[in-house]
Amino acid sequence: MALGTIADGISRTVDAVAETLTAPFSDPVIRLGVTGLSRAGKTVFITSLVANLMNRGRMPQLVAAANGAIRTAYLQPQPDDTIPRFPYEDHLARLTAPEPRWPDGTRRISELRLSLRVQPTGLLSGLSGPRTVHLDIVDYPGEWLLDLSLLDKSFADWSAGVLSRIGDRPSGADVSAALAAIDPAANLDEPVAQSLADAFTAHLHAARDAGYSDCSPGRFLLPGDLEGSPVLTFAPLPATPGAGRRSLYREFERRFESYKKNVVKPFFRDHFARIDRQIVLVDVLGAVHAGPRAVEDLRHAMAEILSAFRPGRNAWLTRLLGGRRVEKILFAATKADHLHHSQHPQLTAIAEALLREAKDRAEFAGADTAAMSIAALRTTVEDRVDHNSAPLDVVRGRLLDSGKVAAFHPGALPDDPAHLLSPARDGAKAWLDEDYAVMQFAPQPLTLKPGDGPPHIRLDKAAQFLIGDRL
Ligand SMILES: Nc1nc2c(ncn2[C@@H]2O[C@H](COP(=O)(O)OP(=O)(O)OP(=O)(O)O)[C@@H](O)[C@H]2O)c(=O)[nH]1
Ligand SMILES: [Mg+2]
Repeated sequence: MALGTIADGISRTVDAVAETLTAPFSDPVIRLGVTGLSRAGKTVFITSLVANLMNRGRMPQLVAAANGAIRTAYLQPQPDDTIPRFPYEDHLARLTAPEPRWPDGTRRISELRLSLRVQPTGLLSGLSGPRTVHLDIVDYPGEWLLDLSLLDKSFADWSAGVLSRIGDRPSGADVSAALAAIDPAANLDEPVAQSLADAFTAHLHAARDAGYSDCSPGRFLLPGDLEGSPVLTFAPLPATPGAGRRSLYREFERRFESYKKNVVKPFFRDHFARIDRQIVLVDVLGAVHAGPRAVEDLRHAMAEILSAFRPGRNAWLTRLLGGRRVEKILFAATKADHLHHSQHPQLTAIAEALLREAKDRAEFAGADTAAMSIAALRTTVEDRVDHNSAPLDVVRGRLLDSGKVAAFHPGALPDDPAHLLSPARDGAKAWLDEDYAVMQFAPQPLTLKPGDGPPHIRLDKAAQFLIGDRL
């Protein structure tokens, strides 16, 4: 057993002991994991959830909000001193400004603790006083999530996978050309290593911009403090049997392992290992709009990520999680305000089918799961218009680029998700029957009544599923 593995095991045990010792004397904590690729809607979700838990007027489906059990909700200092605080007030101020704006893409990790003062209702209400439940939430750049799928891959496996896909992706040819010009068995030459890493990084950026989901390693896209360090200076290489100790191949293999050990593992150990409840946000509509290849890519990426949570699949993570498991997982198709509610069941069905593989694996681990279509921040109103002398259900909102108000119908989603997922799996280049459009809506300028949070779709239902039983 490697030393690092032993050390991981030890710190886990110490953690577990500390938790058992302090648990009876401290307030209960729910750690909510908000999981989603870049642009899935994590930051907007967290901001709106917290705002709607603090002002609960729009949360009728959260039982403890509707029956008054939640007396107050307030922000508290978070438990981890070394992690930046989630800038909740800044995000909310931007979303609710007279000229509302969406948050920027998240570039670093942050954390927030919301405390709920809860008075039990019903028969026992007179017997016990109010208690406090803490909700801890972490926000992070979606790009980093993909790294979870690297943990159980060797450098050779990872390289083979990437190189098999790279051919028909944006700037993939540049990486192939750079690889053709070098000999992986030759001794390491740092400028060569750097130029390969640069070509590969440029390709990852181009692929992400073209709508591909599986653009890992995530820190190549968002390096932060690690920019220029050896741990980010590698690239996939073709199999090179017998490469010597000082070869480029061996050095890249070492850096890949170092990336897993020093970058990926600490992130997941510190932020995923202790999660009780998880919401997986997926921008299904965005992928459908981008076409069959983006849908297939999203399906593949989500299955890879979530399968890491399957017991036994990854020894390191299994050990890290110990006996602990995520109790509830909600799969949510985000941005449902782009669709009239008559199409929400179809959207949910597509999300469920898309995530079936991932979900089966999570269920395998004993978690309670559900799927829903939600909008953390509703930007549209529903309307019905005449279209070719037939009524058409549309949504109406303010467009992000022009600021004009427009009615929008993105195309009819099929009742049977297979009509989208099968062509995607079969490698179709475009949808046959329907063109799916997507519009970018700006947040609506709001005039909130006292006691109301920002408008949403099913955020209360999502909250009930995720934390309702603990309130
Ligand atoms: N209409 C609508 N758009 C949304 C909603 N939530 C998110 N969006 C859109 O999706 C974009 C991304 O949302 P974020 O919350 O920043 O996504 P994220 O998952 O935090 O992304 P990263 O920080 O890059 O990982 C926003 O800029 C909006 O354009 C929603 O509820 N309704
Ligand atoms: Mg974000």
